[in-house]
Amino acid sequence: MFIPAEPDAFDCDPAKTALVIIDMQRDFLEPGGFGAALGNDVSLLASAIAPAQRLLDAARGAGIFVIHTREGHRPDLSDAPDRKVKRGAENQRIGAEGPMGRILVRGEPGHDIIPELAPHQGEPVIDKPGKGAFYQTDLEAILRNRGISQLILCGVTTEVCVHTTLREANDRGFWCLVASDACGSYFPEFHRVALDMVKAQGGIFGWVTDVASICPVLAGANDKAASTTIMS
Ligand code: C5J
Repeated sequence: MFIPAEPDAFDCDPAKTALVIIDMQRDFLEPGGFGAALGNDVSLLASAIAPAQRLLDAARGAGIFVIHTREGHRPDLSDAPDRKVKRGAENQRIGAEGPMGRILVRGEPGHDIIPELAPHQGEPVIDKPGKGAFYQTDLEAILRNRGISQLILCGVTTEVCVHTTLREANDRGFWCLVASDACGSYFPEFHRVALDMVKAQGGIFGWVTDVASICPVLAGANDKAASTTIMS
């Protein structure tokens, strides 16, 4: 199944593909969380929600393995380096009390995935302390054990956690497709350039396309699977 993409079509095998939705958490997308504490306009990420929902629905419909990630730390912050915590005003730092609970801390309301993209039963949620989803997590083991070699990536933010994860995945030999409009950044320019970087130099980090190009192909996979079942 070929998904139209840049720099060229992405040859997708649904049985070997996972959709990885990066950090679509209240802490990044809603006021009062980590993103806002860093001085960002969180409304800039809202445009990614509806495309990510469409992509998630299409992936689930095609039987594609779905994985969610969340950035955050243990309540005692023992997994958070000082270099990450000790920045900015003390009442705005990781671990400080905010309107959605302690900022970027596991188990707090702000750490949750937004309701629009809530994980279904059986969809792994990877809690990660860093920007990359492979760093200090069992993501790679889960993917390898399931025979996954291709990733469709989306989430926030494009140039930070999506990009870091993509680079980690690319170095590990995964074929990566980024769903551009299902990603978001507090910096529109960084979003654009981050996507350009992925597909430059013949696709040095992977492929880029939009959700409208992915969904009909996944729907076709679903139809094909259904007709095979009926005929057999
Ligand atoms: C950031 C992320 N931007 N999920 N995290 O700190 O991109």
